[in-house]
Amino acid sequence: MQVVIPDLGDFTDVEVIEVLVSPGDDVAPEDALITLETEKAAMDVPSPAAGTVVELKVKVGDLVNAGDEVLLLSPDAGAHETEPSAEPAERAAAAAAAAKPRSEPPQSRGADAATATRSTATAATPPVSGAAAPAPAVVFDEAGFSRAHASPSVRKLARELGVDLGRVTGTAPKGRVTTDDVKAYVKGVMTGAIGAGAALPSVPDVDHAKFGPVEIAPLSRIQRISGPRLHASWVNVPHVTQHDEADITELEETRRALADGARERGVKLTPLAFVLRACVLTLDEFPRFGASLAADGEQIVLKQYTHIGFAADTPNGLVVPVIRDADRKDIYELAAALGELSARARAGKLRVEDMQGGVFTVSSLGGIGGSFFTPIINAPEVAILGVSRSNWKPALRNGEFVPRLYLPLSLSYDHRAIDGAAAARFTTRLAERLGQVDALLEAIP
Ligand code: CAO
Repeated sequence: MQVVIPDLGDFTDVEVIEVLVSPGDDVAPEDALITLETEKAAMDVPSPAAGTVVELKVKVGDLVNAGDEVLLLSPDAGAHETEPSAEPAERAAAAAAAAKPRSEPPQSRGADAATATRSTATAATPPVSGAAAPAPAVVFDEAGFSRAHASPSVRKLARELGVDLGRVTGTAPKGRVTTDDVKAYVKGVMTGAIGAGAALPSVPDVDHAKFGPVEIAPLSRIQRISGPRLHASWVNVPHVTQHDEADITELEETRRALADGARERGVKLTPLAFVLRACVLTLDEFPRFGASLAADGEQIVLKQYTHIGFAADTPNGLVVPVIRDADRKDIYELAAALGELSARARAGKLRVEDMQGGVFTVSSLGGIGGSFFTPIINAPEVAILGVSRSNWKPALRNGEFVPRLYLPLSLSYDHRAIDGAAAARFTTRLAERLGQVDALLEAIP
């Protein structure tokens, strides 16, 4: 049996984006054989009957038109084509009606075939010519459906349930989507476990080995845990990043002058300790930056404590130890806490409670380099400060350019909890405080 491209309405030279069967494959009626993509929709061409694929006549990338040969099918003995008794006009109407986008009411089965087919000409896959009418392909505008790695029967199930395969995570080898995956997805949607995030378009699953040798390495345990949390923050929290620069010329002079004495006390006095002290004082003035949004999204939780987290780069990945009661620690105590917690972080010896309870996070790349960056908020916190490497720049003072040392600051904040003007005030004040090193060195009251 020759299977050909069905009527494509106004479309010509439509691209074959996927060939779903191979010679020797057994197919059931309505199993998808190939997927076509127009500029408006992707559509599957279904099998008109049960049988075995004998020979393919198309390949991915071919441009096809109605009537072009798709493949040769050897029908099963006794197999009959779909809906053999239906009248052609009735079948075309049913096909067109069923292929309508879900938001539209279904066409009546008795509707005029020409009208019904015309009204869905860009989407419906009308009956395959040369065969009796198959059930129509349900069309998703998302090309992800057609690109998903799934067998014809799984595609059929997904079509029946109205599941866009592009959104289903495949658990079989090479990310193939199974029947159970489709069912788990439906269950997830019904129970609310799969929410808005699931509606995000998925990134194409590329077979990199097609382009050259590859090596597969596992993500570290920390990366596997922190990845979904970073992703959740990125997709759930409307981030804005406010950049500023603090003049730390005097701060750096003072820090260098104090560094030897600190080292004798076993403490490495880096700029980060001063940044933490400045953050504590600024948070005291702007408590909202240490708050969290309540789960109902209608209240804000203002915390009466100031535990501050800092991002630490470890051989196993990024961790965020938390300095407890950072507001009760002077510069030396903050530097000592930084040294102690980062040493334990690198040794993989942090306890769960060492990474909990933070109200605000500082992520410093100052020891490495670069200027500004966009830190991801450590939700449910509402703000995070990114610190980059200080650099010398000419500054105009009393009509003359003089060299000054500037520290780049990048404050990402949750725009639901913090207004842009408040964020600009916060970073301005923080920069001001970093410019007044004596106040940062004052004893803790
Ligand atoms: N500008 C210029 N120099 C800086 C600086 C800055 N902003 N911050 C630190 N430095 C200098 C330090 O003074 C130190 O110099 P010396 O070795 O000459 O004394 C050197 O850079 C290294 O500092 P450090 O990294 O040992 O110490 P730190 O207190 O600055 O940072 C820690 C500690 C744990 C935060 C850091 O080691 C780290 O892990 N940083 C990476 C954090 C990270 O990955 N953030 C990204 C998260 S988002 O993916």
